[in-house]
Amino acid sequence: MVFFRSLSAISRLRSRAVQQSSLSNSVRWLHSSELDLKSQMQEIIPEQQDRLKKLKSEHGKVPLGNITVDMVLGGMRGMTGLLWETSLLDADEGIRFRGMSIPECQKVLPSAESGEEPLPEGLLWLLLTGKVPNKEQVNALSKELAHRAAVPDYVFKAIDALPSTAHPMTQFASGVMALQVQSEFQKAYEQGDIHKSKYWEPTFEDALNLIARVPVVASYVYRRMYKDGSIIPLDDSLDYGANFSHMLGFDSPQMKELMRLYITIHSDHEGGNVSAHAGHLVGSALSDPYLSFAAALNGLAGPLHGLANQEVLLWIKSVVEECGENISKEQLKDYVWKTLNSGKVVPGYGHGVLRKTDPRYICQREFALKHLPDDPLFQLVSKLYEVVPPILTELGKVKNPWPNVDAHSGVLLNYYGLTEARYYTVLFGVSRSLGICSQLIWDRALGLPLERPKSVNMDWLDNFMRLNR
Ligand code: NMX
Ligand code: MLT
Repeated sequence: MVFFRSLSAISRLRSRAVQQSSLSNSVRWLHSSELDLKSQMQEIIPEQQDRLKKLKSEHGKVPLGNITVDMVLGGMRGMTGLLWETSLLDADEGIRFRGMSIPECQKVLPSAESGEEPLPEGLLWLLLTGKVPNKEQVNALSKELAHRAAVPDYVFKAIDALPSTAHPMTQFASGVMALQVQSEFQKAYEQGDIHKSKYWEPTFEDALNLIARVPVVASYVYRRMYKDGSIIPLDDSLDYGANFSHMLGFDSPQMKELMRLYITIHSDHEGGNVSAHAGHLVGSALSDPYLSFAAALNGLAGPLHGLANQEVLLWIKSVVEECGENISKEQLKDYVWKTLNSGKVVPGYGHGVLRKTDPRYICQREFALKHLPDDPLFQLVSKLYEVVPPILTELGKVKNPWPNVDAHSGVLLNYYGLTEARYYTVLFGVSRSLGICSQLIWDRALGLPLERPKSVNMDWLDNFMRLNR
């Protein structure tokens, strides 16, 4: 029964995908230029190109700091080496999207009629243009994304070729690779009639198509793995976050609000984090946004980066399994030490750059205090906030003992019924498409070059020390 239902749902979705895909490249929305994101970018790009030219010609030789051996051996920590326009991180304050902190975004970005959290479409507009959009602009972008969301059948088939036990990130990244077949950039480049000053235009098309399509691919993976393959088609009357929640199978207004907040806060974290940096690096070879974003996803799938959200919930559940939900602080301390003494990290704590509690953790905590204050797992997360930092400080080597974004997200999702922790990094990936793809458009608009830093070996370092000391 379930099998028949799911097959017919898939074929409905697929025939709809075919219908939509024949439209998607020919129809432009009939908006005035103020409602059209691409027209807005067309206006801004020349100013920013001039700004970059001026920076290069007037200040190109100004040093920004010294490179030490520690930096070369220590994962380039503290080395300024990338241009990333969409967001900037301060070690103590956290992320700012185009200059705006998360609380500021929550205040000024448009929300859904019935909600309070920012609509991710508004954040996307902000990342791309540096301007806060009005409600009409956000609505227009919402419709445009829904219109671009058609996913060809072969993408689902590519995912279906994998065992359903494959990690969700493997299935998701494979789906993104299959989406690449429709790359406008690759087509234009192969045809050979596009001047480099115009590269940003097919990149824009690819980026928006990709952002629109990843929730469809991601929810397909979820329903395939956990809901017997019964696919829920996109509802083009819903906004981006609500639609994703809907396609996953969660229609409560609170889960939709959580999804809007989740996508907004995970979207971008300046350029040096593993996924953003991987996407930017691959894009610098003029690989199109699909190729670049797939590379980013493969970085995000690592446990020290995006997979930490999965690790946190699994770890919290192992605490509950061993000690129960009403675990005392003393027992919790013992459990943390046990984890550390077995040579593991405490997932969700620490950061490569941040040196205070992640504001993304704080806003999720505020969401929990408002909507699920009595949830036992939220209370456990709160206890961990008191217990873990002093222990990591006592360890003596951890530079940031405070929680990061991943320490909180799982318990919120779990509360609303999305309990499959192995899937969590896919949600992070969908969200990160907004930041990485926005910057890829700017990479092409600004004509940024191939990324190719110099590497050295230990012989080179030894020789350097001999000659220079
Ligand atoms: N638990 C145990 N040890 C830690 C932790 C932690 N949460 N954080 C850092 N350390 C250790 C780290 O492994 C290193 O040990 P060693 O010298 O023996 O190799 C030492 O402390 C110094 O590391 P830091 O310089 O503080 O951190 P680094 O910049 O190298 O790494 C992380 C940053 C995020 C990889 C690290 O803090 C970590 O592994 N955290 C747990 C995993 C996690 O939550 N990752 C998610 C990050 C956010 N995201 O979504 O991407
Ligand atoms: C991120 O959101 O990318 C993480 O916090 C990791 C980072 O910024 O390095």
